[in-house]
Amino acid sequence: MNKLQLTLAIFKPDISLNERAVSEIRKIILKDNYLFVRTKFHKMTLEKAKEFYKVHEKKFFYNRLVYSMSSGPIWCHILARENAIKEWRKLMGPTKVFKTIYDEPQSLRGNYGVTDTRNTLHGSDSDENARTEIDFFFEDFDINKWYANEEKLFR
Ligand code: RTP
Ligand code: MG
Repeated sequence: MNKLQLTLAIFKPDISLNERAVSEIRKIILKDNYLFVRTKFHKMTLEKAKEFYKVHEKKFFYNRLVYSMSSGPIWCHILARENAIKEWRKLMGPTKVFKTIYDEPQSLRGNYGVTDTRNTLHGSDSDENARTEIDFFFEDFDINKWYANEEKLFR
């Protein structure tokens, strides 16, 4: 078996209370060979959303984004898979929902996305950011320990 990688996948408030969408997307994730390592239902405060998206502080959509992300509960998942970071971003599809119409209508954002901000899903964009983001939501999860055990258990 090839080496597994961890990523953080968030279902945004746009879909997190939509049980049918949540279960449909989870089925697609499982079918695509991901393991659910941790799952957490969570409500971000506005402050926490501002901190999570601090890199976008200067962008015109920052306020829109942080208010939207703290407007309702989210599902946070630590997913494991070979090339999880790249593959999960591919499965989500383009950030801008209008782009999905032409380029990837079958992607998850193509199917469930509403606007460029309410694009339903988040995925870490690098190994370093995946580690930071997993720590951000799962304080008691030891990433290094998980990778060390993975060497022993799954290979
Ligand atoms: P993410 O970080 O959520 O995985 O998305 P991404 O890398 O594909 O997109 P990024 O450029 O990092 O943007 C972060 C989130 O900001 C919201 N956004 N709104 N024009 C807009 O209103 C706009 N543009 C971006 C989206 O929710 C995006 O996921
Ligand atoms: Mg991003």
